[in-house]
Amino acid sequence: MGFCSPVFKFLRRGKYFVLLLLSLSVLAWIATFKGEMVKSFQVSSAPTQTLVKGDSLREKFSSFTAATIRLSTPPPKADCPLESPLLQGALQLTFESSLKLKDVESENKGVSEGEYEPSDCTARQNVAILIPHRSRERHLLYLLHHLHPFLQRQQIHYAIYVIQQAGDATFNRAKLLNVGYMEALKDYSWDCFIFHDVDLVPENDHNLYICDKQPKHLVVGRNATGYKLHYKGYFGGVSAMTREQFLQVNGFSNTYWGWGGEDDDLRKRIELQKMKIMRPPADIARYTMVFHKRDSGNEINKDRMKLLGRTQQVWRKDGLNSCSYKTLSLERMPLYVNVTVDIGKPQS
Ligand code: UD2
Ligand code: MN
Repeated sequence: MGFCSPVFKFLRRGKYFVLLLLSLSVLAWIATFKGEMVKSFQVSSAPTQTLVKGDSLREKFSSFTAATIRLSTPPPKADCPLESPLLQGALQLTFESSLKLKDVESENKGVSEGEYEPSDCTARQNVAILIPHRSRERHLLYLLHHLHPFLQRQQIHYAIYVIQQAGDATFNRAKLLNVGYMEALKDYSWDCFIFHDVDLVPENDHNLYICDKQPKHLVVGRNATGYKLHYKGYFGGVSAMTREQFLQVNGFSNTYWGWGGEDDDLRKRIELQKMKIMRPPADIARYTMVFHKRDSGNEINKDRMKLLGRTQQVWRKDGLNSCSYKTLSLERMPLYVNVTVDIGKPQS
């Protein structure tokens, strides 16, 4: 015992010392761990905008992201000029029998699903081009070939809608155009609508496809009629009305089946509203009509004069507000929106 006791005492004190050291390090570890937990919670739950002052790395990171965002958001574009610098005037039109849809698509890479807008300025008008159609594919191809670059040179935001009448009942151009107006407005709040025959190709790009204070008739003359106005009040072929003007006249009548009269009916509606039809100068409002014969299923409408006699009585209840149809398909093709509709058949 005498020999062991000082060693034993030392060992016993040493043991306490080691125990003390151990507990201190456990406490220190717990404190550090808690600190880390709190810190990481603060980082993850803090809103990203709240910067901890002095955290220079984070400040640098956020100014870097702000700069990146600023770079990737384009500056606001100026309005396109009143007169586009891209206009060429009288055009040399071609109608090559070898032309293919693929060629027209690759000529118009800037067009997506029938829609285009200038990249370097904000267009002054948003315009929907409505083309009533059935079995005139070749004419449609020529029109797309000329119209897309023509409209792009005019620096407008536009989309082309082709409204196809399904089935083989008598053709109804006017009702198809009412459908086009309503379907196009589901996509975008277009300012202006161009009602466009499939076979008429504009010859001069100063003939602007935009709307005015009054409804506009864009065809003063065409090749087949010696470029003279058909008759006073003629409103066929290609015309332009704002969304409001067209709504004000309740659109076209739905009751003109077959060839003729529907364009005169629209003119009468316009006149009833005390609006006045405008036309561009004759040397500009020129068109080439691709040659065609009368289509089967679009025979002359023998009732057209009778119908024209009652426009004033019926326009309020025959038009956009009574146009019933069934959309069979809506395909977004590269160069146009293809809307196929069942518009019914004439009541007999
Ligand atoms: C004139 C008018 C047209 C319209 C029509 C009488 C001009 C330049 N045009 O055209 O606007 O008033 O008389 O209804 O004065 N269509 C088809 N498939 C068919 C039938 C017609 O796609 O089977 C479309 C096509 O867009 C065509 C338009 O309807 O351009 C007018 O038919 P049209 O070209 O046979 O009649 P047209 O030239 O006498
Ligand atoms: Mn025609």
